[in-house]
Amino acid sequence: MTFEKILVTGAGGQIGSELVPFLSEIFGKDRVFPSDVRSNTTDPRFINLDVTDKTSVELAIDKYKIDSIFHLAAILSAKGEKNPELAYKVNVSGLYNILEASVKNKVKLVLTPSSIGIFGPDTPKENVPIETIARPVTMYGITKLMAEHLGNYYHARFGLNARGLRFPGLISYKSPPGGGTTDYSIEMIIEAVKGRNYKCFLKEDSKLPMMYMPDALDSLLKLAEAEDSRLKHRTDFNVTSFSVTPKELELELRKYYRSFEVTYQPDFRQRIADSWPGSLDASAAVQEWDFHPNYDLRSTTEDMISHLK
Ligand code: NAD
Ligand code: AKB
Repeated sequence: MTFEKILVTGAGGQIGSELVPFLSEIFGKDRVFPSDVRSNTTDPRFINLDVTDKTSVELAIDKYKIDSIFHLAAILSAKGEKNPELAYKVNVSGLYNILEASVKNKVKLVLTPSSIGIFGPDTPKENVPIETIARPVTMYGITKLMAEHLGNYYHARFGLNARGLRFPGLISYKSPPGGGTTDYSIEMIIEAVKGRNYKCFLKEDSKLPMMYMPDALDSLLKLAEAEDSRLKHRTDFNVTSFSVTPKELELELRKYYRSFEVTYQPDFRQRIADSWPGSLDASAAVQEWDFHPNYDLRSTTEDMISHLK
């Protein structure tokens, strides 16, 4: 598949701020259009775009002759529990506007990341397959599950090439995370590198699946470029690299910072973490588009530390 004009929504966020340079390097700067509701950039390509504004979404896709979209604009789990109405508006109405405008303008690809947030307390905890019990208990999870179904609906009904993958917690150092439950992992590494101790908002044994940003970027590109004929799934691929508890991350960091200490004081985010699985089965992504993560806990920590230093 060739992508001529690529729109990235939510481009100022944790993923977008790395996906834009990554795609620009591969496809050329003039083919990638970063957009966000926040404008904190001097990038001349930047489009100020609120995805909840249907008319603006349609105008932007039409004006810039967009043929593919990485739709990253969203409100994450912890922020979404503080403002469920905003999470609903951005995650559901925002996606609806993107899908509608994409059908109208014959956009060739709409790729929307989903999340382990779509699972709930009734989901099995380990090696969770794609199809399983998914009864999320957060507004974030409910909206992300709906987003997967909306993508499938637009594919079945209008032939739109909607795709998506369920990311675990993403670890990265270039931009701060946007208000999620897995953010503790990034915060803990940053504090260790700064020579400070860390107060963790999750319990020490809260195991969650994680992935390092280079693997996340690579998986977005691989799914975007995957042969349609190989896809049995569309919007709900599980992807994961490794699973870790806060205590295991603390111990990994102590290999580099011997006096580093973490205290555990769970807050409202513990309930969210408790409702998510500890590990995922990513075999469909491996079979259907050659998903292949390169980083484990050790190499992620090592690389994060070397860059943060
Ligand atoms: P983020 O919170 O860092 O960034 C989201 C961006 O969306 C922000 O720059 C924000 O300004 C923008 N935004 C918010 N409302 C908007 C609106 N109305 N119009 C346009 N832009 C708006 O999030 P992220 O971590 O980059 O996540 C991107 C996608 O990946 C989301 O769909 C998220 O659910 C998914 N995801 C992320 C993770 C992770 O760990 N980062 C894990 C699983 C899934
Ligand atoms: C969050 O914690 O909300 C995100 C996610 C796993 O979707 N990082």
